[in-house]
Amino acid sequence: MNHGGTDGIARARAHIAKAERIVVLTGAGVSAESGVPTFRGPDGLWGKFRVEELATPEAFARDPRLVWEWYALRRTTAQTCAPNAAHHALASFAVAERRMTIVTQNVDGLHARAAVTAAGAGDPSPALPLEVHGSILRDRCSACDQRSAPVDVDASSLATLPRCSLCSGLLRPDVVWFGELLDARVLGAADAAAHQADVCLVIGTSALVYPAAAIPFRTLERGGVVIEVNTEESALSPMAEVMLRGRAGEIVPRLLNA
Ligand code: BV8
Ligand code: ZN
Repeated sequence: MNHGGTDGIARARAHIAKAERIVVLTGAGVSAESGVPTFRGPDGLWGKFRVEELATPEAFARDPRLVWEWYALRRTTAQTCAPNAAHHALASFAVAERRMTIVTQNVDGLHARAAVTAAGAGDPSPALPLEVHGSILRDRCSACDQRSAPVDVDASSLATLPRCSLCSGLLRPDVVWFGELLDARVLGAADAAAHQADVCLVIGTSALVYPAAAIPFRTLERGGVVIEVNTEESALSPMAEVMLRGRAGEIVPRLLNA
């Protein structure tokens, strides 16, 4: 069951060493040390804002200016923060070992940036994450679905909100809001990776939001094990073969470095 400390690290490393396939599921906790606020922590985003007010299509329909004000702030944060040691350790392992699939609930783009760094002049794709909740670094037209590169959003008034170059519809951040379906291909790929994995490494998630939180159960169903890295217990901790209590930036490099 749950093990912390060096014994836990040793046990977790042994599982990782013999795993043919590893799937990783990360949440906001993997980006906390980069300075990206989590949702539920003491300084969590949802503490200040009620998620129902902001991360839903109804909120956007009701007050697109307020929703964009929140996302513009979070976009700037994501763009100005840097991947931390956990992102880099995951990306280096994925590029070097080619037996890891990284799935993230985060929309901050930090895993993708670490993948490019890890690959250097090589191919970053083994470390590019499946972003099951989309990306704050991409815009999408709320009318015609065209995707585009992120614009600097002036959320000072309805009139200054960004509009689609094709149909003039309001742009929105290309993220999945509550009550919205996840992209079936991305979720399908994540589920398939988890179903083929011997180890599901779950890092920095409260594991409360579905269907993403169901991904580790795909690995358990096929007899694989869950290894968790979190500063606190989560909804998934009871299912963890090894539960490593601590910060991702400190623990993940010790887990994965050769
Ligand atoms: C869906 C993108 C089908 C946007 C996100 C009522 C109405 C409608 C839906 C529902 C409903 N009731 C339930 C649902 C389903 C709902 C859901 O699961 N709700 C939960 C709250 C119960 N799910 C959905 O709506 C999904 N769609 O079901 O569609 C449908 C269709 C119509 C009607 C019904 C159903 C869509 C969910 C996707 C929502 N979008 N993000 C954005 O980011 O703005 S979710 C968002 O929240 C994140 O992406 C992430 O998934 C989640 C936050 O969770 P975490 O990442 O885990 O972050 P959190 O802060 O919670 O935890 C951080 C963890 O890190 C903690 O454990 C902490 O201890 C740890 N930590 C902190 N620091 C560190 C650390 N660990 C290590 N090191 C550190 N340094
Ligand atoms: Zn459009």
